[in-house]
Amino acid sequence: MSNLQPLVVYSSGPAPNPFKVAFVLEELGLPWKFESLPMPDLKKEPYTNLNPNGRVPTLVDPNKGGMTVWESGAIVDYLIEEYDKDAKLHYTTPKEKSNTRSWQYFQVSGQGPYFGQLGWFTNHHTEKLPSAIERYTNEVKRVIGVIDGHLAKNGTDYLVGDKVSYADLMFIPYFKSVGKGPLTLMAKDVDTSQWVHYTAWMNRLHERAAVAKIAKIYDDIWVKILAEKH
Ligand SMILES: N[C@@H](CCC(=O)N[C@@H](CS)C(=O)NCC(=O)O)C(=O)O
Repeated sequence: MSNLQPLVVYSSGPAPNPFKVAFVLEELGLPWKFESLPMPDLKKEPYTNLNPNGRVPTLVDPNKGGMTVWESGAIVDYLIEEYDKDAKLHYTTPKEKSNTRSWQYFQVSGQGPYFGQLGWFTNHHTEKLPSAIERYTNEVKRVIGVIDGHLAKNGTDYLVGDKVSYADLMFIPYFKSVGKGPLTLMAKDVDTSQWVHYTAWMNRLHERAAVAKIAKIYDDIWVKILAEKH
């Protein structure tokens, strides 16, 4: 794949959603780069010509005539269809293929929005609304519990069987942003180590060279932001 031009992932600083795409690109061994834009630029042209929703990520693939894809789930589907010809990150058998998709949809509809709202009410909302923070903290705990319970029940290393898939990778950025770690900005009093299967799964994912590389980029951005805040 060395004759490919870098695929471009539009991002914005430490925003978690573009990192889902970065994990998949890196695991697939594709050349890629971030194009990081300031948040205010996302809601106006020229960016909204690429993504009418004015959010990140958006993928532009110069190898396919500048093919543009937005919404992280659709971007991951595109990458898997176009570039995962050896089925490194997906299954080809109907049951496993469909199960992977279920986890992917749970990530985009069940993890992302709740974590996003917790981040908003914890760090950005002008009023402190304890009931909103409690509501989304409980949802965050519930989502972690769903993953933990599933891994415990199935006894597998990953969400679908013992092979890593794009669905596992998509959960990483938001999960990195909660709990007791030094870089987390929400649900700081939640001790995620109580979910042992979840914790082992996150550790297992971070042992992968590609995951560790992208996780370090994510962490380094947060270290810089937190240093500037203090
Ligand atoms: N459903 C979208 C969510 C994208 C999203 O919410 N991105 C955030 C950053 S993680 C964003 O662009 N926020 C900017 C804003 O809300 O204006 C996806 O999965 O791509």
